[in-house]
Amino acid sequence: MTYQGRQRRRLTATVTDLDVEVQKAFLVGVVLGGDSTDAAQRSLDELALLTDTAGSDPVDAELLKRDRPDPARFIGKGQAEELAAITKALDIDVVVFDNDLTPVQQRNLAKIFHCDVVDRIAVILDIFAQHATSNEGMLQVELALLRYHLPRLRGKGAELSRQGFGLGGIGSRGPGETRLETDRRRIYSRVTRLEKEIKNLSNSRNTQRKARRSSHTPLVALVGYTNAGKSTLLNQITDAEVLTEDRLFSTLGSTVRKAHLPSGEDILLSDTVGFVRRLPHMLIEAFRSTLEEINDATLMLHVVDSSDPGAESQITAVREVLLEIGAAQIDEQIVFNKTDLADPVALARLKRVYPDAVFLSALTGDGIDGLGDTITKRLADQYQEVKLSIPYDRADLVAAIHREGAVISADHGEDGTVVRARIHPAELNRFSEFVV
Ligand SMILES: Nc1nc2c(ncn2[C@@H]2O[C@H](COP(=O)(O)OP(=O)(O)OP(=O)(O)O)[C@@H](O)[C@H]2O)c(=O)[nH]1
Ligand SMILES: [Mg+2]
Repeated sequence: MTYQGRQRRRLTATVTDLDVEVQKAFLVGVVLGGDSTDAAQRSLDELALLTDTAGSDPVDAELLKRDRPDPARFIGKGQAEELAAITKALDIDVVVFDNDLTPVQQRNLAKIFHCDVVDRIAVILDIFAQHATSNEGMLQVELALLRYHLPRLRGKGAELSRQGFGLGGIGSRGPGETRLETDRRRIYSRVTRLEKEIKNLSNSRNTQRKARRSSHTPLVALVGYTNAGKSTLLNQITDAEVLTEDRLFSTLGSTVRKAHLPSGEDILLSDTVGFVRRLPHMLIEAFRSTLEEINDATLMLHVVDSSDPGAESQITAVREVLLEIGAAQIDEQIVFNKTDLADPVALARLKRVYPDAVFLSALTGDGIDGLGDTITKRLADQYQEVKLSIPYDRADLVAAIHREGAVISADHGEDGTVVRARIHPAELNRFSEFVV
């Protein structure tokens, strides 16, 4: 099978500034034991997109089968030799495995193929490295890259250079040649420094988060697979001008904007990093502070590309990441986007399977009003209106309800302050004895 790359560009700026040929990549997926071949094929197709987004040309791909990974090469000796013949014939620069490789497997395979060998994680890290623009994003990516490369460094600068580090291409971008050639100790101290800097940035963001919480405006978070149309939807609903692009991982930071619902209510709408199948753990760790903002949300709008045949497996992948960042318990509203592109039969099926989902096109605006009404309803479901009579010696509780709920009225009664407020059921416990 041959993949047509959507975008071609030069990978490295050379001293002579001549055009450099685009790195030719050969993709390998391995179906293990009883794993599904379909899922592996879809994942391999997506790897082609990822490789293309990273700037290399995925010229061909092969799906192999094995009972279990070989510790030394991941694949069998015969399989490796067959592939070596193909990669030689096609003049391949890099072999990209969809499965995660250990540093040893990576090195051994590179020797057999006589070219670079990387895995899916390296490709995703590479995309993040190219796309990060904010200060925090760049620090987070550098941290993830160092953590990825550390076990792959054997303290041999020469070997690294020969493998192509610093020459451009997947698996080579990032912290830079000189830094990679320094000893592990320096890298470790860099990792510690980065962790500290990221923590400082996340502290200052926490201050903003607190301010946001006390504003009582409900936070609605856009979450979903990369390229599902989250930023387009944010732009459509608010006046934000977030970059939207037909490629993976356009958004690597987070944006929060105020939006006005048709019901008259204001909400805060946030847009953040998109997810992908098997998002590398070290990236989730590095981006944890950015992703954790999702945890503040009262409601998540889980945006799904309805025109993608793998839409449902994207939903599963997104939910896995949500679980990992501790956001799985937040109320989730599925929003099927790109209905203008989707096949009517597939759309009808999704409507049957997900009767509560909202269907819309963020691009044409079709169905957007319905989304506003659904948000209003979902938020109202979550808040309960209560009337409390709080004794005058419990001023702390009056302060607390102002902080945690939306106070509708507060009057001085005979026995205490009578407060009518809308409050999240989870917060209700501490006030329960004063409910009237
Ligand atoms: N046809 C169609 N295209 C859409 C729709 N919504 C978004 N797109 C396109 O899909 C591509 C991705 O949209 P984005 O809004 O950047 O997607 P995202 O979810 O923010 O993606 P990342 O930030 O990369 O995770 C862009 O080319 C959009 O123009 C839609 O409803 N219909
Ligand atoms: Mg985006």
